This record gives sequence, C-alpha cells and structure tokens, in this order.
Amino acid sequence: MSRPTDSDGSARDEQGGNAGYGKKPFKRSTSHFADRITADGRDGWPVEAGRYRLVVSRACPWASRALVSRRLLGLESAVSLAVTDPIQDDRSWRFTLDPDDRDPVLGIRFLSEAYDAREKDYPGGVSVPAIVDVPTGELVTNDYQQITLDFATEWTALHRPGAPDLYPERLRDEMDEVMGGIYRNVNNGVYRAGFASEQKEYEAAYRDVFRQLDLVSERLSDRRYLVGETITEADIRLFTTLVRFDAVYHGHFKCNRSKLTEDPVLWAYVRDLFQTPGFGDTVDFDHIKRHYYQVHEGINPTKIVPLGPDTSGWLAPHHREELGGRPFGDGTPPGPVPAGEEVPAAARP
Ligand SMILES: N[C@@H](CCC(=O)N[C@@H](CS)C(=O)NCC(=O)O)C(=O)O
Repeated sequence: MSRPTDSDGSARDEQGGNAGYGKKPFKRSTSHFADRITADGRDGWPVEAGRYRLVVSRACPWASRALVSRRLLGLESAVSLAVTDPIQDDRSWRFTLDPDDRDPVLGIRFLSEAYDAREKDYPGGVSVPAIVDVPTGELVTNDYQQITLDFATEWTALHRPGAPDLYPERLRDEMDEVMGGIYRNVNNGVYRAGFASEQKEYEAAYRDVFRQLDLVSERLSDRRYLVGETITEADIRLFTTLVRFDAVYHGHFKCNRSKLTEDPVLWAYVRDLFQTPGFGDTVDFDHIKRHYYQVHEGINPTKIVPLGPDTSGWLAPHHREELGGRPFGDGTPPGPVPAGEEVPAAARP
C-alpha cells in the first residue's frame, strides 16, 4: 500500500516534498500514537529491558533527540536501535540499510508495517522516531515530544550508573519555557521557513528563526548550557537543529541571514556539545544532507546534494569550559558507541 508521505495528510505537512505547495501555511502534524512507556505501565507498556525497539532516521532532528538521550542515559542495551534509510519511498521509511532490506529484529521491511500492526490500515503518515514493541511488532508511540522526557524520567531504573538528570524537577518550569520558544521559532521555525508556500509566510518564519537564535546566543554568551549548570533536555533539543543548520537549513530551507559558524557563541556552544560523548557520535551528515536535498523534491527538483559545507571545524577547540558548568554534574560521560551503531567515518567530520 502506498503511504501518504509526500502527497497528502500529515506527512505532507512535514515534508512539503511533492505536495505542490498549496496555499495552506506549513503546520506540523500532531503525534497520532501517544501511549507512554512508564515505570508503572499505566498505558499497558511497562518499562522493560529488551522489549522495545527505537526506530529512527539519523536525518531527522526529532528522532535525533531520542538518539542523543538514549546515549547520554546509557539506555542502549535496554532499548535496541533500528536505523532507516534516509530516503523514504512511497511506502515511507524503510530498512534498506539492513541485510535483505529487512529490520533484523522486527523482521519488517517498512516502518509502516508496525503502524499497521497497531492499527489495521492506519491511514495517517508514518513518522520517526517510533518505538515498537518487539514481541507483538506493534507501534507503541511516535510522540517525539514525550519519548525523550520519558527516557529521562520513567526509565531511571535502567539508566547507566553516572547518567545525568536530563529533566531535573527543580528546573522544569524554566526548561519548559526555554524549550517552548526554541520549539516554535527554531526547531519548527526552520521548517516553517523551508516549507512556506508564500513569500510573507517565509519572511515571518525567517525573522522568527533569527530573532530567537539571537536571544539564545545572548543567553549562552556567559553560561555554558541553556538551563542550569549541566546538560539537559533543552540542550539536546537545541543541538539537533543547530547541528543541521549550515548543512541544510541555511541553503535548502533559506534560513540564510547568517551561518551558524558566523555566530561565535552558538558555533562554540554547538561544537562543545558535538564533542561531548553522546552528541556528535550520533550525527550522520551524509544521511542529513541526502534526506533533505533528495526527499523534498518541491524545494530541490534536481535532487543534487551539495558537497559542502566543510565539516572539519566541528572538532576545533571551543573553550566553553572556561565558562564553568559541568556537562554531567556529579555523573560521568557515556562510554563508547555500541558496536554496530557507529556512524561511518565518511559521514563524520
Ligand atoms: N510529525 C511527526 C514528528 C516527527 C517528524 O516530523 N518526523 C519526520 C522526519 S524528520 C517524519 O517521519 N515525517 C514523515 C515522513 O517523512 O514521511 C509526529 O507527528 O510525530
């Protein structure tokens, strides 16, 4: 069955791709499956090691939040990982990077099969991140806003020793406020600019993006992390947009007032995170560029993928440690990337 990826429904809202750019402004779809995996299992999905599989595209900023938080919290052995091909076809996300084009654990070729196992003939768009129940093959949740918060607060029994508290209770009000502005104007703002179908809509989004980035840059000029003294969920959410900024949002999405590398504060901040174990080791610049430039045909009909930007600067010293702050507080950084999950050298700086 053909999925409504680029031609209609919620996925069109996300992709803009071949949609023909109707006059409706870009609107992000809301998550359809919002069950939660919790310590007490109140939605029927209890936290359990080895039971669930996280399905991501390394191209996707929303899925990348889950990739980073799983690494920082040391949930890799508790929640296994499936990585999709960065290019969807008309059946959406597919497991063509795996032998026989099939996810070796779920035994399926398309993520849509897990959606259909949960709700037969599910008519909506298929999105990542998704968490699938391995024993039944059913999708549990694709609620990208909640997945990482639950990793941080519900999966604590399975966190590694030394895992950071990514959503500390005493900082939640401040974090929610900071993350709200960043979501509206940065995480989603770049999409509003990129998928705008009218000049005015694009210009408003462009202004929102840079107004918020200027505020964030000011905030980060004398503090190492967004909220508190340590890395939190707020940093993860900003990171996943910033790390894509020069590679895809600046050109492809026309957010081109300035590059990230031209803002000394934000460029140093994002390099600091990139060089922190658990962040940069999840990033695949090849998947990112191929996905955006080849899938959104409406924006880039030739599907040519740019060779730049030069990524060698990502590993340059950032000097942010001079601002103080302790990345993991009283905890420790995560260990090495598990075997089989490494990003290929060609896709790294
Ligand atoms: N719109 C998604 C949020 C996550 C998202 O937008 N993921 C994108 C990839 S970055 C996706 O899978 N879009 C559907 C598609 O590409 O077919 C949701 O409602 O949960």
